Amino acid sequence: MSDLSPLRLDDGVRVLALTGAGVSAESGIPTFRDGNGLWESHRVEDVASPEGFARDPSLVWRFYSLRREAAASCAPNPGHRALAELEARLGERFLLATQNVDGLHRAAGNERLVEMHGNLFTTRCSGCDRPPFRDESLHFDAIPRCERCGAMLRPHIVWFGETLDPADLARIEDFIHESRGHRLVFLAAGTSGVVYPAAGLVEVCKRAGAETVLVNLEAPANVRAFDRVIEGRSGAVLPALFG
Ligand code: BV8
Ligand code: ZN
Repeated sequence: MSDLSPLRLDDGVRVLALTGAGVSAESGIPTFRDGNGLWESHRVEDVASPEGFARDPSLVWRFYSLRREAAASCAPNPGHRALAELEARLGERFLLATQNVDGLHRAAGNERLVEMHGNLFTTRCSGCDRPPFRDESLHFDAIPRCERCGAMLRPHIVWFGETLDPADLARIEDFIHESRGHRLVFLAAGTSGVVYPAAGLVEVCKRAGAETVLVNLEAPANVRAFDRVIEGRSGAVLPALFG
């Protein structure tokens, strides 16, 4: 078992946390690249890319409706709650960047949150600039259409080959920049370190002088970038880490 000594959270330390699907696994949300991962039953290109949506929007809406339906009955686990308590403790010295789209961090109480890849329960129009809106509806049959312009509605998700929202990236970069002259801890949890630009954040933080900590079930692709690697379940490790 890895060394579980708590993070030193005194002396004005700032924490940038990055989470991936592994943090939601203990809430019953399937991950992407584990044994029975989401990508086992679907080709990424078919269900999580603009080309896939253009080719077969019904398949994409079925894929996201299934995930919307499943996530709606899932609850935050102790790992989510530990991150919400850490935000309550550190306030403006904390920021959570998540790759997860399941909404569980907000449900656990995190507000200083950047949903880098969008949100399962938000829909937007593919044809006009009406603002993205909260949407829990399921679309297994017909493709929803925009009342304003008639174009297809789409999940407000960042697909492969799509750029992340520049405002989201700027918020993360600003937090790192504002940490100069302070002790910064970059904490990644439950992510395979495969998808960029999220997987590149550890290097950005290292260059900014951060201490880098990883909590993961197994060694991810970018494990060498971390100063400290704690192998274990985030639902057990995170509460102990913020002791
Ligand atoms: C972009 C959609 C500009 C939402 C997702 C370099 C720079 C920039 C881009 C690229 C680049 N190289 C390649 C690219 C292109 C691409 C990319 O990164 N491809 C990869 C596959 C090589 N990136 C993009 O397209 C991004 N766009 O950068 O735009 C651009 C455009 C074109 C060309 C160049 C630049 C967009 C990326 C966002 C894509 N959308 N999802 C959805 O449907 O969910 S990414 C998808 O993977 C999910 O969002 C997911 O969150 C994310 C990452 O996966 P993980 O969260 O890490 O989950 P995974 O299952 O992989 O791993 C889980 C881990 O948890 C495992 O390690 C496991 O061991 C661990 N675990 C399991 N249980 C537990 C646990 N750990 C702890 N406790 C447990 N209980
Ligand atoms: Zn429209």
